[in-house]
Amino acid sequence: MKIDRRQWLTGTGSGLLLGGLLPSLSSAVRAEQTSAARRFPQTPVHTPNGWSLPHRMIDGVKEFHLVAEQFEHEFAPGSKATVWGYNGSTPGPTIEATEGDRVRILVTNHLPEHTSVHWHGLLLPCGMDGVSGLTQAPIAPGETWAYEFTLQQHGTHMYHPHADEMTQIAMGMMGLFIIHPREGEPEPIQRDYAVMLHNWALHPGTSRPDPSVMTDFDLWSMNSKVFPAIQPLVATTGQRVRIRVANISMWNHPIHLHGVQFEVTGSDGGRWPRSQWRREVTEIVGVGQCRDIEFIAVPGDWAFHCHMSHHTMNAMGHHIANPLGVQQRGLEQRLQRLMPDYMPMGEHGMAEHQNHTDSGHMSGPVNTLPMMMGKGPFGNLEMGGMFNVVKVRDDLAPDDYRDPGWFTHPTGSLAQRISTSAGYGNPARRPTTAT
Ligand SMILES: [Cu+2]
Repeated sequence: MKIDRRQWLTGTGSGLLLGGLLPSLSSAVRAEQTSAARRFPQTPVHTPNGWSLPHRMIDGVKEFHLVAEQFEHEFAPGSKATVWGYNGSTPGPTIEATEGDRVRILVTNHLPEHTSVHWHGLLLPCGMDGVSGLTQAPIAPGETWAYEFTLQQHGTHMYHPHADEMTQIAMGMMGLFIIHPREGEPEPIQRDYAVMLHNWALHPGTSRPDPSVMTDFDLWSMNSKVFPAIQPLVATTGQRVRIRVANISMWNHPIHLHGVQFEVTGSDGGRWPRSQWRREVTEIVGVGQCRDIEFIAVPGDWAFHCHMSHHTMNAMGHHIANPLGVQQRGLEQRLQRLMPDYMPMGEHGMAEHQNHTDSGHMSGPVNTLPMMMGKGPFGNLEMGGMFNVVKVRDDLAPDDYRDPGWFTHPTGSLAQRISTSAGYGNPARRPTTAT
């Protein structure tokens, strides 16, 4: 008995094979197919602080050209490093194509050592998988190699070296590879953002990431920028926004968005069937994973960040003694005789750090960023690293990606101070019980 794909998917031709084993799956797939009639065109992906790689059409093949090379990169004003990446940028340019496309990707190696490119998550012939030593000889400095395959899937994917990976990824070699569904989108997406998460061991005072570090990183980045140097994600009220998040770093990142319950709608596995979408406010994007989240934009300035608190900080010492509650004032002069830059800090929390650095009391080593940065309309944001703002406005043109400035809150919708007395009110406290 010959069964075509549609019959197999709907279960109509496979009743004999599947019987009643998958009733819920087949009804979900049937519902999916019913709605498949309504499809919407793809939206070009916008990579904040990044760009998409142009291609040339040659005999029906989309040809892209990546150049692996070293260059100088700025994480935020005040912090630069010599990094490795592609075509002058880290992450490398986003490669965008459509399911069914035949692609050829040329890779020229300008690095001082060999490399390769692995197309992370792509279904392709084994010999195109880019694993140096396993599926190909490495691409030696000065050489150009060609990868060519047909895209058999859609979804959010990555590319990265699979040769001296520990060094090359730590130095910034990574990129997004986004494949749009051939049949269009089941929902119209008006803004399609792509963000790549990474970590950098750029020790204060140095100018090259340290590839040997495994846990204690100095900078946590979105598209290789740290807050407040990351471009905000901008949308018009009511637009459907997708943010594709890819994690090439050495940590899992619980990515949290304020103001909405988003739906997780896809991953490296492509757009998930609607029955698998789930509503969340935080989604863990594991090491080597991609996740797509979607939401309808609501007006405001909404924080979008990793929920690991240390990942929203810039360079900091991880092995310091805990100063919380330690009265240091009397020690200040004596300690300054030993350490001229010593400043009593941290007794009441770390927030004073931003004031100290902003006022110039604490300059820090060269080429480093304060742990906490960023100013908002109400003062210090005390954030850095993997933190950004989703800015939604009523009056933005649908294709305007410029930073609209800070949100103007409607009258009566702002939290406000009602007393400056510490003894205000009569709050309930947990009763003291005898032990
Ligand atoms: Cu994180």
